[in-house]
This record gives sequence, C-alpha cells and structure tokens, in this order.
Amino acid sequence: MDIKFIQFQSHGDERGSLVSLEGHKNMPFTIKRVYYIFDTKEKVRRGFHAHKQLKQLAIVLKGSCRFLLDDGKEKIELLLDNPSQGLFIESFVWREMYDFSEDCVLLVLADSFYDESDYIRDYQEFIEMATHDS
Ligand code: T46
Repeated sequence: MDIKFIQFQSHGDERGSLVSLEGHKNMPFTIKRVYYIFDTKEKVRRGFHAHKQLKQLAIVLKGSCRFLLDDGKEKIELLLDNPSQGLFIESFVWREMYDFSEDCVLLVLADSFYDESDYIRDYQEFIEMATHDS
C-alpha cells in the first residue's frame, strides 16, 4: 500500500510555529468538512470502517496516536505525532485509531460532507468490495 504523508511548511520563529493549509495548494483536495477527536479514553480503539468515496487528511495537532490502515491486501501501522505532517487516507482503506496519548488532538480534513451511507462498517463486506476488481 502506498502511504502518503504530506509535509507542511512550518513557519517557525522565536514566537512558535504556524502551519497553513490551503485547498489544492498544499492539500490534495478542497476541504469540505473538518472534525477533531480529543479527550479520548484509555485503551480506546476507534474507526473500524472504510469509506466508499471519502478522502481525508489526518493531522495530530497535539500528542500522538496510531493508525492501522488496511487496503484489503496489506495492513500498515503508523504513528502520528508530528503536527507538520498529514496522513492522506484514500477511499477503500479500512482504518483503526488507537494508542491515543492523553493529550491527543486529532484533526481530520475531509473532501465531503458527513454521509453515513459512505461508510463500510462490516470488515467482510469491505474485503469483498476492496478485492473485487483486483
Ligand atoms: C474516519 C475516522 C478517522 C458526525 O455527526 N459528523 C462527522 O463529521 C463525523 C466524522 C462523525 N459524526 C458523528 C457520527 C457518530 O455518531 O460522530 C459520532 C462518532 O463518529 P464515528 O464513530 O464515526 O468516529 P470514529 O472516530 O470511529 O471515525 C471518525 C470518522 O467518522 C471517520 O470518517 O475516517 O474518524
């Protein structure tokens, strides 16, 4: 599986750091929705789904967490702990998020509005759909 991290330019000076995200400039899509996950409880695992269409970029603004990405052929585990880097998550990739640090703030930028019908929440169904054309 091709894992894409997007490295953002961090404008740092003696006051601190600033990262700017601009649709189609340093972002792979136009942002239609932003959400963030925080205050995650110990030993929690989230996600457990793939998307039919949705493309997203995940950025840990504070702390760290791990992602499991699975395209139906390969599973890859990644640590996110750098607010200057975004993890691009394609459609038809099963994701699970876990090992959230207590202070973790996970920002997600999405190319579409929230739509429950875009979710594939059954792993077997995901495997069948993801491997259908390969
Ligand atoms: C994803 C991973 C990384 C909304 O009402 N609007 C929204 O935009 C979102 C994302 C969620 N919700 C509601 C739906 C549920 O009642 O918030 C609740 C929690 O959502 P969910 O259980 O889907 O959260 P996660 O952490 O399992 O997954 C989320 C995203 O849903 C998903 O698209 O890729 O983060």
